[in-house]
Amino acid sequence: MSEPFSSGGTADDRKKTQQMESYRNDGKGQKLTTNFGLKLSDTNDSLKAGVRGPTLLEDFHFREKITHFDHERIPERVVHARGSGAHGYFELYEPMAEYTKAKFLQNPGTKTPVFVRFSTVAGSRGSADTVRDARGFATKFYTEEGNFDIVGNNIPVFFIQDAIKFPDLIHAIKPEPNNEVPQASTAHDTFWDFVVSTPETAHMVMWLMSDRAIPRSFRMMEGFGVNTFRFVNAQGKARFVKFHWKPLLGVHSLLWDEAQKISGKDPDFHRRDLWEAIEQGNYPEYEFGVQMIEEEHEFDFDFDILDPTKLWPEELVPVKIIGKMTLNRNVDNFFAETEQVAFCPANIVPGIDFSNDPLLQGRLFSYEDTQLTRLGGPNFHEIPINRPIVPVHNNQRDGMHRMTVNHGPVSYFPNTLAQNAPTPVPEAEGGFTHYAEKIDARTVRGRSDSFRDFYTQAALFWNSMSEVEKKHIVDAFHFEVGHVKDKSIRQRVVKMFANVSHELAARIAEGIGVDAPAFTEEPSPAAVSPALSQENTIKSARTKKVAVLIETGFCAKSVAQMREALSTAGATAELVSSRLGMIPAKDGSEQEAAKDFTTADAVLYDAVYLPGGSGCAAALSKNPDARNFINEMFLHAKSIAASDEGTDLLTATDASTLPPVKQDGTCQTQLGIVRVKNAADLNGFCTEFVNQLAIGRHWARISSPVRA
Ligand code: HDE
Repeated sequence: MSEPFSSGGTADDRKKTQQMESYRNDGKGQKLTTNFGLKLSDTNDSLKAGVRGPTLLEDFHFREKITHFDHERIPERVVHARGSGAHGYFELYEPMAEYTKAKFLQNPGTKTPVFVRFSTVAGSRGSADTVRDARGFATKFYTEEGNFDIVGNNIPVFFIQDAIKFPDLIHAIKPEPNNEVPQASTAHDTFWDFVVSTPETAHMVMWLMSDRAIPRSFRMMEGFGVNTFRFVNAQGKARFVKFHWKPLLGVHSLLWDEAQKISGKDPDFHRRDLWEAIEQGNYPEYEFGVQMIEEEHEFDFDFDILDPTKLWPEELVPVKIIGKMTLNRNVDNFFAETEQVAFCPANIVPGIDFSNDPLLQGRLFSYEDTQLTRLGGPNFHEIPINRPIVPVHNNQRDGMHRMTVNHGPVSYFPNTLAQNAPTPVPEAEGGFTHYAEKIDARTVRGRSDSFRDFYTQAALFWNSMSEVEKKHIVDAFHFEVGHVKDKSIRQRVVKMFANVSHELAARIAEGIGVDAPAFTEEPSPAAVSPALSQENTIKSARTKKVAVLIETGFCAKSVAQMREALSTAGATAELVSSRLGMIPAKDGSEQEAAKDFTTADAVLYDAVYLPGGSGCAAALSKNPDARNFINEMFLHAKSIAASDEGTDLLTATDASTLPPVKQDGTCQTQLGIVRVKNAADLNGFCTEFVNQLAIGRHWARISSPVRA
């Protein structure tokens, strides 16, 4: 269970929770009233002139109920409309005073309450979770100095360099305006038309075509502030900084085949995963890292550090890990919290400042502007989820939905009637002052030449991928660009990406019915950044979900032992059968199947276990749903365990295409398939399965070409 509303954590990280307590409304055990507190005797029938007569206008309860309902919807976010939120806290590991005076980054152990919202970008509120898209990763820190927001993505670079192009980009990505097709997808003409006409998109498009754009879970993706910010210390010295979130579970992805199937089987896959993990106490954790560059080194790189289409390779500028965020409480009300939360990159605290990154500069304006419409006026900072945990005093007044009841006649500054209160705070006492950057420039509508290299880092990304990751990128291009009707756009995609890699462009061309690129030398030196490949990520069995297929006559002892081993490793097991309810085991005991083959599907699990029991194995092998379940696990390169008669079941599936293994009572592992027959005990077998589960995918199992 997630933490109860007013307990858990420390006084520091509970502050936001306690503040919100006063707004909570729990109807349990309460009487029904109107919005104005009048107790009601009936809400089933409207007031009529005779039971078969017309409804009367004087029925204020009817009018109130219907009117409120009629106005329940607010505009969805113009981008990032579909999201899921959670509460938690951030804890600092080490003092950062040398770099920033931000109070929440001074004392190790300081806990700051946070609210995080994950999102997709292009789809509308009701779209599926597992579409190919960047994911938003927005964090609101409720600090003692006011709210600080990192409004980031799970991809470290952006499509465009200047915010003025954002409306064009989004119009091109969103469904086409004549027929509102396609939903939540970049696989259409207008998006690729924009891409081939805008070469600065090359780097982010590489990420978008990669596995990063189909995460396994919000808990298993990185977050990046993307834009370059500044840290400023108490002496006024500034450094450039980029923000990072690194998940403790590592960075993992779905396969495209899985992602598409999950969109149908469980469109809420990521939302459900986040919610359930928190309810189960598997709190998502991310370490917070910063990359810093001294001002005097601003021009030391072969890219411009203010260009948001460039990352700072971690091998050149290491990520310094300075703290950890833990998400430990689900929202009480989706609308009140996740929907009404308003993030803004302009929300900073003393010790943090902006850079001249032209994308960031535009973002500073856009968020509050859009929220004025979305949240209905200038007082959305008073909505509980948006309120800082520190007092708010200024002379802003009135407006739609004002909650604060300001006292007294004075609402201007300077004043003598209230002794100039609310009083500005000097910098030395914590008042914010902007970093005094020296700028000597002419007004110009233009772009720096240092922003003109669009391909070197796109090539760095491509070169850093494993063969499997490269295959997935090529497949994604085939799927996405294959949906483009205009052949000239498809041809231009090949031409454009030949600037990234001739090999990539040639492979793209093969699948989309256009000419191969003219041969050129590989465009850039084959630099590599190992940090970019997911092959090098943390691998763990923790929180992975294993399906255990059972039918009447299954071996209860081995199922119990496997469940125990998985639970010790932090993984979970779910029993799946041909029907819901109690399933009798070989020894006469019973276990409850939580899912059947209608409500479960292989794509919703990380691995499968096939226990012994001859009746069980025979029934499963005759069941096409069960065979399909195992085949999907095989196809998607996931771990499979089988013990005793469960191993016979494999012969009825695609796993039978593998060379035979010895069956001498020892545990045999073959490309992620762990089998044992007639062993004295299953300890070694269970341990080996947990190891294979931690590895995740067993790519070598999938013969070329990788279908998934
Ligand atoms: Fe956003 N973005 N964006 N964005 N963005 C919005 O603000 C915008 C950009 C990001 O969970 C909007 O309240 C401009 C980069 C996230 O509520 C809007 C530009 C990054 C979220 C807006 C960018 C982001 C938004 C829509 C310059 C990664 C969801 C609703 C080109 C660093 C926050 C809203 C949430 C939301 C504008 C680019 C991340 C329209 C002008 C780069 C995670 O104001």
